[in-house]
Amino acid sequence: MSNRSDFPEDFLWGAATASFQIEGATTADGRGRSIWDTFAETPGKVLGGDTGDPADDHYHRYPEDVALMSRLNLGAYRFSIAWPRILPEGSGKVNQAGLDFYNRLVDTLLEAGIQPWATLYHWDLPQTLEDAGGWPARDTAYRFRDYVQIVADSLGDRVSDWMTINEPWCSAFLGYENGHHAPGHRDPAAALAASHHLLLGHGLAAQAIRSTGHPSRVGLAHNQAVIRPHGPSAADARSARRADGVRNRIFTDPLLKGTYPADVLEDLASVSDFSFIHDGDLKITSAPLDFLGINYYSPEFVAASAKGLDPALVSGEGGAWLGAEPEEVHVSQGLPVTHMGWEIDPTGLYDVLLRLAGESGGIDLYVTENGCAFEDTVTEDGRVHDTDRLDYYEGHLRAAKEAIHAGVPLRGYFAWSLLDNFEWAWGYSRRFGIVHVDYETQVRTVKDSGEWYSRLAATGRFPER
Ligand code: GBH
Repeated sequence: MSNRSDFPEDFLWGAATASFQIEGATTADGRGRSIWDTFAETPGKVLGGDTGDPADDHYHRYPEDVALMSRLNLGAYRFSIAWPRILPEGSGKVNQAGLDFYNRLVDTLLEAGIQPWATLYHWDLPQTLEDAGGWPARDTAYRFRDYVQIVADSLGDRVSDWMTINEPWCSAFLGYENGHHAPGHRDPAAALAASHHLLLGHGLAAQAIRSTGHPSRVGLAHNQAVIRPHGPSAADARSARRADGVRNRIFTDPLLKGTYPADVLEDLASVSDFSFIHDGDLKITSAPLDFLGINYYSPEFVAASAKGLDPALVSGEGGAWLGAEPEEVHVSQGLPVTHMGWEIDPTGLYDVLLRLAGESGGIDLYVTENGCAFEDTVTEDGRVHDTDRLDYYEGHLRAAKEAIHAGVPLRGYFAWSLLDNFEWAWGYSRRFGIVHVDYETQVRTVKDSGEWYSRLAATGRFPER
């Protein structure tokens, strides 16, 4: 038995990053500004006033980073392309130096035998397009298509797998509804329009990629929320249904079924009339995917009301999500948490894989992000003994293994993240890497979790601990 692999032989082992979080060099070689440059420079938006510089200086250090990926036995690397490096004004004049950077990166990956998995939008919208209305404006979806066409024409002969959009929920709702992310607006109707236009942009981008005729595959990275009712009451179940609608089905129905969920349109009728949905849009958003990427971190529990609950477990205010009743709340279960405060529960990964395997009709699934932040330090022996992160990975990968055994067509897994990086509104204060980065010296140190992951990637078997 000890020779048997825990994972299929062709299971893809990867790690993921995103452009703004690792590249730095925000003014190099003609890069334009993105909404995250503006947001980070706005006092009070990002912890500690951190900005996209220097991040991991990956723009200059990518050869070293690809060598690190080889040393970690990665079969694939998921990265994102910065739209403002390609089109500094969002549309119009192409910046060849930006395209050259990603061409060099892709070639370096291929020389190392690592599959390039490219995300086309991981939140760095060109500022000029935000000034013209951003994602709430329909035109942005068409500008996205044009940008994707340029990138696919340049890289499409070598990029095996494309993800159009990373986590449309985050872009639409953190960006335009609660303002926690760039561009920092608080306008629920605009968030709903943004969410539709992100999906439309996804569909138009898929058309653009396929028009190149290259055999690459098209998917997206969706952060399906795992929403559970806190208690057994019908009221809590109803809350979970409502939260699931605005977090999940408002995305997966247009993508997988070509419809909008009727109950969500009803729940949100006072927020928007949804007139931004034009005839023919849902045919574009629901073009068949080649694969579905799933990002999972933590489950969320909801209750119809905080009444009678331990106040220490109730997080935040009533009306906890768009369309929630004024008393509806998130409730924690008192489970161990990461440095983000997110509860650790690998059964959530199992559940989301089973559910989406059922809903996506048998296409290949990938975990395109999973991971955790903990307070790491480099100890005197020059190592990072991140047992807590290692436990998180092992727990979640054991859940993934169970899902495969239950019949889920899960073909690969990407750890979030390869490197410690700019964790959005938390700046550099939260470390998600399997590789530690010293932001003063840019020295990379593989953490114990990274060493463990590299052995798993090499053998397909859980290493002895
Ligand atoms: C991903 O976002 C991003 O793709 C990636 O860039 C980022 O670095 C990484 O995860 C880590 O954050 O907010 O308490 O209600 C994930 C964002 C995390 C948003 C979980 C929703 C729900 C818990 N999601 N979150 S809470």
